[in-house]
Amino acid sequence: MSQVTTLMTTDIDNRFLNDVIAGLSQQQKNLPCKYFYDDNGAALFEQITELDEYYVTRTELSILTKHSQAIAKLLPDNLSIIEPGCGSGKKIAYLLAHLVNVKSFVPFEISNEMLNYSLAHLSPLFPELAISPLLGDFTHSQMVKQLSRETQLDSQTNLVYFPGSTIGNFSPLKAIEIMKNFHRLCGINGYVLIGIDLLKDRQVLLDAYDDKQGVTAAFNKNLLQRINAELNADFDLSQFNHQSRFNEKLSRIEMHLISNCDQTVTVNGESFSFSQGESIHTENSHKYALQAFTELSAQAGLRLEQTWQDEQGYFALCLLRP
Ligand code: AVI
Repeated sequence: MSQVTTLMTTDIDNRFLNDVIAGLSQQQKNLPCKYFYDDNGAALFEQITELDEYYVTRTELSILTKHSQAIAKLLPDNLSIIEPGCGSGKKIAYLLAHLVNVKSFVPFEISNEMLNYSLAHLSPLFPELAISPLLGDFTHSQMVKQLSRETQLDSQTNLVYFPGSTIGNFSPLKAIEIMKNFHRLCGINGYVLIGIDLLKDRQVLLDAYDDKQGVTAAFNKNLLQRINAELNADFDLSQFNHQSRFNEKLSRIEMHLISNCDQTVTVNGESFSFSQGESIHTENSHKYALQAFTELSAQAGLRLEQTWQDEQGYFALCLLRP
């Protein structure tokens, strides 16, 4: 079994409390969406990916099924691959099936459970593959330095694989910062393969983030449960409702938790008051037009070389190069 290297756990622990207190102290209360993914949240997210309304995963997988071979043909042999936020590790399997002599695979994940799941999934499928799993927060600015130290990446030609439209969960400014890190990681002759969710009908988007079964609502509320469990807080989950909104101006779906009543919540001894109808903004999911994403990538020094889309034009896989 591959040895998991843990990056910056103590830092993560302290950051969670600081980020929650800071977010709840803002006029528009907010909580960073990266904290959705404790073990329970990661499992709920896996359920979301199977929902009828959530077209995202299904569509991306259909693109991978159809085009992985063509994508692999554009990539060199002996490649090292890094997958930040690898989740269950299922998506890299499509590419690995067509790549020759992959030097190493570095799955990088914030959820221990998902990291172990991805190892258990990939090891039997690719017994020859050298896997160097990393546990940590890839959005942290120190990521590149730590990652390079802990792994034997090539200095010139790596592939950074970032499917799932996770890039959409960051503000455009943070997305540029993250893609700049990918640029450094992939090396001067390297490749970055990113999945983006394209702009589409507003109702399709709203339904995808507010499914009938209430799995997305449970995923959103799990964040409050996690804060209760880990940060000595007393959120009453029955007093908050899930809501998805489409912010047209900023081209993004937003998830909120709406307070049902006037109430006070305590987190680690600090009190926060909520009025009835007040929201905690928990997630943004940006939806891009291809042109806008091309311009964003250019600001990270990456040029769009090729894209693959589904027939409905819901989703795109974008191959970027320095
Ligand atoms: C992980 N990320 C790309 C998902 C998304 O679609 O923004 C997270 C998610 N939130 C609600 N449903 C799915």
